[in-house]
Amino acid sequence: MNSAVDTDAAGQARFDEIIAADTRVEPTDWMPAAYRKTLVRQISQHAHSEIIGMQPEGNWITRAPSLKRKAILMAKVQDEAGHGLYLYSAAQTLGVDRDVMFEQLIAGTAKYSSIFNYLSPSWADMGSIGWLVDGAAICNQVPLCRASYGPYARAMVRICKEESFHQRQGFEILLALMNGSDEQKAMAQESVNRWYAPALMMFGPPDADSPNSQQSMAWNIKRFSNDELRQRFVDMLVPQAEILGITLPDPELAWNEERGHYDFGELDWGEFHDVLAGRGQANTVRVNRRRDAHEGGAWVREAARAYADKQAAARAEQTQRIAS
Ligand code: BYC
Repeated sequence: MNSAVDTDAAGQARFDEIIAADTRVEPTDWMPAAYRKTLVRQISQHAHSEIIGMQPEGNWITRAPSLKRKAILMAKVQDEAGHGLYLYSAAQTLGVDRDVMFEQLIAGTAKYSSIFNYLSPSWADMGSIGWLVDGAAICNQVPLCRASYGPYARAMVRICKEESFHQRQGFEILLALMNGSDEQKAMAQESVNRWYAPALMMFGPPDADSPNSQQSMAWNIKRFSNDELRQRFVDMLVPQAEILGITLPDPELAWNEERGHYDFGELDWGEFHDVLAGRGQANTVRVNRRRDAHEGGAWVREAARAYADKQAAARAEQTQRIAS
């Protein structure tokens, strides 16, 4: 009898029980290799998105229109860095090295959310990113708080609390502009015109073209399909746009009484695939900036390593003194 086969069979049975009971898989539990691989893929892409996602808003920290706006924006961008760190830690519990993930990101071989390859040329984009991008992120991420992998689900709880503040601050930026001059209103509308469709694409390709959804849903990683979440997001946005007095740039947007949802127009999936293939407005800029930051931070990592070595040597010396 092969004991490795026995262990795998017992592990699989236990894993199946956890999934059927809808409880959590923990790092020390046996898990199928494909489940681990899917989690590493999704969690690392998610972490990269948070880190690259700092750039479109980081672009405006020095130009925010007031001290208050600058302080809020700085705090928000710092939150995104924190989210990236929780997520890299969650991915590490699956056995993948953080340095490996960083290398893949700066080599341009890792995926991160398509949305961060769009430029942010106007202050109103800080409003649109908060309202639409963080809004889409919340819609997508609240169900991930119940993802079957414990460390990922727990990281999402805190992340979602912060994202909810981020969305409100974006909404408030747009509200202030919409209560301002004609020029400010036009700036807000122009920005929403650019971000609306890319934000809807954040949920991923249509269900029929989503190769990973079915298995991820069977494993309780994803709880809803890409199209279900996109619909939920549109339904949430319409009343909020009415409060803002902003027009969502889709002539086909209309309430469907029978479905109890808003109908909306087909998205340009050709554009989505172009962005994923590296042909977005800012793919090169984003990866280059991340690489520069990583290389520029080499001295910090070196200093931290030297300090840790010094501390370890001091501790070893002390232990030896006590022992002798
Ligand atoms: N962009 O089979 P599918 C934030 C890829 S950051 C790029 O449906 P899945 C924030 C997908 O990876 C929040 N790629 O995949 C930060 C797959 O490729 P691979 C970011 C995309 O995984 C700073 C292929 O297309 N949120 O909030 O079942 C400032 C087929 O797709 C995208 C997350 O990362 C995309 N939009 O579902 C402000 C959420 N969509 O890997 C805000 C966590 C799809 O097979 N992730 N692809 O080569 C998820 O929930 C899921 O991974 C997705 C995709 C719904 C995104």
